Amino acid sequence: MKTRFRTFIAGAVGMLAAFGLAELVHGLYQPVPSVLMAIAQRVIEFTPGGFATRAIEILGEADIPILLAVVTLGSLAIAGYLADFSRRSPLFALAGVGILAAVALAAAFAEPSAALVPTVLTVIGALSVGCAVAGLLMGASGLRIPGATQPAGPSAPEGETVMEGVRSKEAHSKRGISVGRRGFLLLSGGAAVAGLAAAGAGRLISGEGLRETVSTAPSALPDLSASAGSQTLPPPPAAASIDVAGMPPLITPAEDFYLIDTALTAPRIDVNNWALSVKGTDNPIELSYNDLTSLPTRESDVTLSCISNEVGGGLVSNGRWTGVLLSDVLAEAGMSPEKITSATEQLVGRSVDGWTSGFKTEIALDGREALVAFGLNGSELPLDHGYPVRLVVPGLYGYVSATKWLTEIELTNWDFDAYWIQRSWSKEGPVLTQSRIDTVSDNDTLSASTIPIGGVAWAPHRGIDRVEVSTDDGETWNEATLAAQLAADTWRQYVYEWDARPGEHTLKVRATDGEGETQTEEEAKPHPSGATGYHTVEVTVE
Ligand SMILES: Nc1nc2c(c(=O)[nH]1)N[C@H]1C(S)=C(S)[C@@H](COP(=O)(O)O)O[C@H]1N2
Ligand SMILES: [Mo]
Repeated sequence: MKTRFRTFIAGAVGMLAAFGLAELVHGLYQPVPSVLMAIAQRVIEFTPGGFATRAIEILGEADIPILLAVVTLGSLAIAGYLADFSRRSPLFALAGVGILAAVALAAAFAEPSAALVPTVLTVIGALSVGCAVAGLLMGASGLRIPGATQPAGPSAPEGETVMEGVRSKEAHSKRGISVGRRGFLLLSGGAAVAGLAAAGAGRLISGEGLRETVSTAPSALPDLSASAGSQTLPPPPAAASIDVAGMPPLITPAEDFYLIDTALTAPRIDVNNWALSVKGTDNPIELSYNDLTSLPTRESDVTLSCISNEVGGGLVSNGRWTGVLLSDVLAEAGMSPEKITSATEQLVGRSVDGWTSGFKTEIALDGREALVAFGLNGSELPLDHGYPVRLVVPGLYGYVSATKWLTEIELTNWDFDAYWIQRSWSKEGPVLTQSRIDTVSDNDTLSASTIPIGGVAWAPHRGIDRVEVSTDDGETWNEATLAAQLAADTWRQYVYEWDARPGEHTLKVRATDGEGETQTEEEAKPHPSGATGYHTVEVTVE
């Protein structure tokens, strides 16, 4: 094995050990952030918008695992080169390790929850252990390590096997701890496994795993139906649902609610230390969780959707939200529609993790049920969906409005660009009218019979007036049967009973909103203003 390669491996394994240790500490003690996650999070934040958007489009759901893999492998490679460098220039290598420490610390302290001293100790401790592991591995393979005495005698010739086993006591005593190729492999493999095990244990203990598995069962909300001025909703009427196989439930269960955000791990907020500040108004206020929930609460059915949703995609869900009217919170802070000026034209929602959204203040005050929400489907908000408090604004895509882990509402001028606006998405983000076929899928083979073609259509706050289904690639359109509209802010189910004859068929759906506007047929990608076009499904009937 080439010396250079061994050195590289020694450095990489050292880094793996360092990461492992740091993850383990994070698992045992949350105020020390996961350094790996913190670095990956900074990469997300510093990636230029156009590129981030392209990456998300190309990589899709794999974006987070791929990002973590790139950060990990990149760090291992850097450590490998540093180890190699250390044989020629120990001081410069040491400076390199210093830079790594600085980068790790800078990334870690950008996490809102990082505790100063424990985090510094962890980063320095982990890197020291990493250097020690790398040094030991280099020493064990007879390489010169900075600051250590050169093992006596020539190192074993490359490719020699007999003298090289770990069990060769003689080799040990005569050459310090030189162990040869197999020994080197065993040692570095062992250290790597130990590092990975520590990292795995850390992830397991912290209960985080990868992002997808983050969740704790949310608790039920206190019964608010009795409190003064509070409004609850009756169960959805049966007429609002169409009972056919494949139809999504009218109200999306919290665990199936689509999930989109830039946070690698959901912030964990203690409601007792949480407050919502409202700034930029005549009477800036700060509300505790108790203050907030003491305002008149209400339930509201609102369909939330993501601008990144492709035509036919699943980044749309319908929730029954519990919260306080955003207009009530603004009124507490001395804001009313007449007081909107250019200085208070935009309402910015800021998350504890620094993420921002922004939309026209008039939308918050035009009578729609924009909520400062703390409940979803009768329970507290799940961690992933913004616990304890988020914004929900009917008619706007999530990226301009639906700030999760909300901690600040600021009224400001229109010049401020929120997170995704800085990254080249359009400024206003009204939800475009869309419809989706759910009961059959692309490439399905069906048997000739009456087949229900159904699904959901949404134009939140405008409502859905008509849905049409074409079974001949858009040549002719058939009026679908609509379920009752639960609310103008929610999606609406539809079905068309199709008398299917044998052959290949291209099915399409289109919706018309409550203002009489039919969704456009023109196809557009999600970026920058939302996907357009008709959802199209090809089926074979036998
Ligand atoms: N703090 C924070 N809030 C956020 C986001 C985010 O990245 N960070 N993403 C927004 C986007 S783009 C969407 S579509 C919705 C998604 O909400 P959900 O994950 O609860 O479905 O949250 C919005 N709120
Ligand atoms: Mo989104």
